[in-house]
Amino acid sequence: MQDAYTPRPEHHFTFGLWTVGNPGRDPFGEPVRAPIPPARIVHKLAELGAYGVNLHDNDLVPSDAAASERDRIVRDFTAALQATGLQVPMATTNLFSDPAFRDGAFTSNDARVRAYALQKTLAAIDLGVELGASMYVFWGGREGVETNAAKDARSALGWYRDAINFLCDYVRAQRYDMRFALEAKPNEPRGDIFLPTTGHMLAFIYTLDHPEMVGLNPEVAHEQMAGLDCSHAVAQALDAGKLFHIDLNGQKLGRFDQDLRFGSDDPKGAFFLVKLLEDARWPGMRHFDSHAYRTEDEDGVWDFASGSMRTYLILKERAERFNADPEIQQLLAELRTRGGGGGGDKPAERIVFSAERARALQAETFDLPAIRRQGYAYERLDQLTMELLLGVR
Ligand code: GCO
Ligand code: MN
Ligand code: MN
Repeated sequence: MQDAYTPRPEHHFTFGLWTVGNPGRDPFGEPVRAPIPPARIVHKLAELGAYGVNLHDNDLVPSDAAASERDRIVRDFTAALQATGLQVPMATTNLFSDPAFRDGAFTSNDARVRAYALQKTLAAIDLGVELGASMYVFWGGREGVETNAAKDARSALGWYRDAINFLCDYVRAQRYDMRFALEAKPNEPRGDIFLPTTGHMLAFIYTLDHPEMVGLNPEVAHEQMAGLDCSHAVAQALDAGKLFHIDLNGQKLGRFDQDLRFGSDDPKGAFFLVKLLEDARWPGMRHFDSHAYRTEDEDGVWDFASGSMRTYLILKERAERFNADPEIQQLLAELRTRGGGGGGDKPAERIVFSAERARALQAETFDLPAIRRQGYAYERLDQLTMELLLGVR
């Protein structure tokens, strides 16, 4: 079916080999789906209108592969990319599956593990570059603790910083065209993960040797697991010029890490996130870090993939409607000019310090009774938004 919501490569939708390839294993049950070979994933995603596919090193190359085996796998995968035009915009390292990383990778208490994690990441960066990736994601799934008796959080942050600094220097020494995006998550699989939210990560970036190379990869579910509004984290990342990548999915509050199809839970939250990205004309990749329900067979996986992109495009169209809706825009214009606009539809001037401005402010009288009485009409505004989202407007 072709309609206004049919995805095309210029929409910049991407999936991970590990997302559509997720076999449906969970802590209580075995895989329910057979592995899908990477070349098949590439062909299917291209057919569905995606722009690219992302990967962890071991999604493509098993960690015990010999050099010749690695080269053959990469050659076959590259051939599939060339045949379809699908890109690999982002790569990352699996620093969580191997039992060696049970106490973390860059923050393990064992110095050998910290060094091995760097060695593994260097090889994975090389692989990413070979496949054309210019974005490298760091999700520290095992960088944390179950007990604070085990580890001093300040030492751990120091090791984390040393690792990212080392890898930035490597990328510079190799003259790679590559930037890093840090992805926060509050917990799971560790009891508590270091740098648990996008805001924590942002502050950490400015303590690095090359902060200009490092940005953020916020994930909807991870902010929600922390009880936060993801679109606010993304807005702050945009404001700082640090939104390098994004992981779109869905999550119910208070549950395990569900990785639901984008927009399938909290469609209103998804709407405001899409609106934020589209209003900002953000040029990055819309990556879906989620997977099909465990109930599904492979057909269900492709339903999941096309549904993710379709929902994004529907919400994008709803955002355009919101921006063009006369009643909604009238209410917003009233807010922008409330309390003395700059004239016409122009917002009030910013309050910027000068000695004169401070004196004028000190002398100003405010009609506080009127200010205290006024309402903001947000009930009306939100109901109009709901009606637009529910399709009756
Ligand atoms: C998770 C994470 C991962 C990362 C991936 C890329 O909760 O498991 O979101 O899917 O995004 O490892 O770094
Ligand atoms: Mn996740
Ligand atoms: Mn993620």
